[in-house]
Amino acid sequence: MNIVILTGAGISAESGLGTFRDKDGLWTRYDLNDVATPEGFARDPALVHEFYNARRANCRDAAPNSAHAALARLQRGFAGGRVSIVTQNVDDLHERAGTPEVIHMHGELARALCAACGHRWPAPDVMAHDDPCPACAAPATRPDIVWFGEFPYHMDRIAELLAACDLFVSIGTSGNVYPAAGFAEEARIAGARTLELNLEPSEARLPFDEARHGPATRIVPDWVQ
Ligand code: BV8
Repeated sequence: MNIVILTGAGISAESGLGTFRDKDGLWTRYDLNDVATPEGFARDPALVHEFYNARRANCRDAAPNSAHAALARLQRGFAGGRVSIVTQNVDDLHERAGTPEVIHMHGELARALCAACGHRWPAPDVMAHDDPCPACAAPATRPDIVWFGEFPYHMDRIAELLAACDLFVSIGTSGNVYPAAGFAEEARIAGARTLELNLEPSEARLPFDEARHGPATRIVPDWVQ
């Protein structure tokens, strides 16, 4: 049995990392056009680095929660087939919970990217635009994050996983952002059953075959055990 799990900001909410669209979410405090688009970065790279430096610090001070731990146990111990974890999150809480393989489709706070030569390296705690690239020395450092209008990472691999999926589980995501918001439908077309584990019903266009609502730290371990 092939299980594909998609996680969003909601799985990290109880670890203290902000979500985006909840009442006190990140997009209520920052305009996403200023901090999560290439245009915003071109306009004011210092503001974008300030936004991601703050999130990197939050992430460092946060700890994985029981939902991350349950998915790590599932991926390590599932004897009935393959468990793939695709995350929209840029934090490293899945990895720190012991998850062997995580597919970060929106990039990672823990990595820096050279906008000039494409080189990637482990991000320092505090990044600035004119930090020289370790490979080409260009002062063109940016967070290795997929912004709006940019092509998400690992899309070919994700498409393969969805085409062979028997069970698709969406955890802690509002279903607002594409292409991730379309994965449940892709899985359903491939014949998969779909399950939503979320605090409340998401805005996904089509209903899931099953939905369980509540905090991830309760409903995810209940589902995994
Ligand atoms: C793309 C950066 C082409 C990382 C993010 C015009 C021009 C260009 C593109 C578009 C356009 N119009 C539309 C698009 C597509 C666009 C898009 O979808 N826009 C939306 C706003 C309409 N998408 C893109 O641009 C993508 N690229 O389309 O390229 C393409 C097309 C097809 C195929 C390939 C390529 C790029 C999208 C990535 C953008 N980057 N962020 C960062 O800063 O973190 S998106 C941002 O939203 C985050 O990455 C986040 O992961 C993502 C999704 O948000 P959620 O994770 O769902 O978080 P949210 O707050 O919304 O919801 C939290 C949920 O958790 C809620 O449901 C809540 O109830 C629940 N919850 C809360 N607490 C708990 C809980 N659940 C359980 N327990 C709890 N305790």
